[in-house]
Amino acid sequence: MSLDLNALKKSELHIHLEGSLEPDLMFRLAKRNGIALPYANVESLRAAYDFNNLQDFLDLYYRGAQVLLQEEDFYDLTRAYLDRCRAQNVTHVEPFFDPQTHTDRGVSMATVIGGITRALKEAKAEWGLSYGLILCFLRHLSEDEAQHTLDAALPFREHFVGIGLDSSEQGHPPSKFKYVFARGRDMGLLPVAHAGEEGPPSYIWEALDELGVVRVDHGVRATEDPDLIERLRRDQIPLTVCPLSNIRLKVYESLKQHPILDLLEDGLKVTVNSDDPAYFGGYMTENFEALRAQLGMTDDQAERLARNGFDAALVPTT
Ligand code: ES4
Ligand code: ZN
Repeated sequence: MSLDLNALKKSELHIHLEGSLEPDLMFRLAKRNGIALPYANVESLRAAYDFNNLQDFLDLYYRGAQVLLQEEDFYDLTRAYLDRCRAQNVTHVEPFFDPQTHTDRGVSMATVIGGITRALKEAKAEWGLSYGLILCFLRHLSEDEAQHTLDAALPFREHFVGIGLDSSEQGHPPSKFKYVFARGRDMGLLPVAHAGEEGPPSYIWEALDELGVVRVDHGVRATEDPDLIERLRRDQIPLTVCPLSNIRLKVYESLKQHPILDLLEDGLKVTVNSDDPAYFGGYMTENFEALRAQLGMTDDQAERLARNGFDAALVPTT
């Protein structure tokens, strides 16, 4: 008998809450809020989930997020994701949220953070989930806008533990956000950043050396730079790798080409994550199962990957 990957205790460190918005909830919230969606039904929406790259996906992801308006919507979104975590024995989560996607539409920071944290606190009380929330800046917008977002989040400082950087990577290097990350770090926020998903290895170096990140999101293009691999191994900088995401966004043609197990065997602190599970075809268990089916991941490798998810956490885990 092989290891039960659903029962395996897991920790998820790379999940965008807006990317956990399942089509049926998107339709329910659209109706509740009187918003028209450009799709007739769940099936035609799902049919649009055919991406050639990160930007293709982001265009749909930002459109989908427009159904989120009320505190209750953010609560329902987060609650639905955490219900999946419970069903898959994911006992620790460090989710991202993108405040600018909402505040730029007139939704208040209090509404966004209030709904998300209500669901997180409830899961902690109900079944012992441990968590740390991460506020992400949108890198296609300016550093000034990121600074204003950090200002707007200050009244809610106790509700998040980290700052991150996401959205369109190419042409928006980490160094663009040097000052806002320095300010966040001074406030005790732990810095992470997406780097080396579509962008070059130099973006991973910048995330480490200019933003001071304690963990790299994706980071898979580090394989192109042996000196960078050595740095990541020496400092045991965790990489939050997202296998199904990388296939859906065509970072790799097939999972058979994915370097995750090579990186693990090379001694890097790699973890498995779902990224945007509603859009990419699976949550944590499905990502682990795909690695077994397509790459021949052994039970021992699965256990090491799962343990890395706890070792690489920003905050204490249960
Ligand atoms: C994202 Cl896969 C990915 N990459 C960058 N930014 C994102 N936001 C949501 N998913
Ligand atoms: Zn991501």
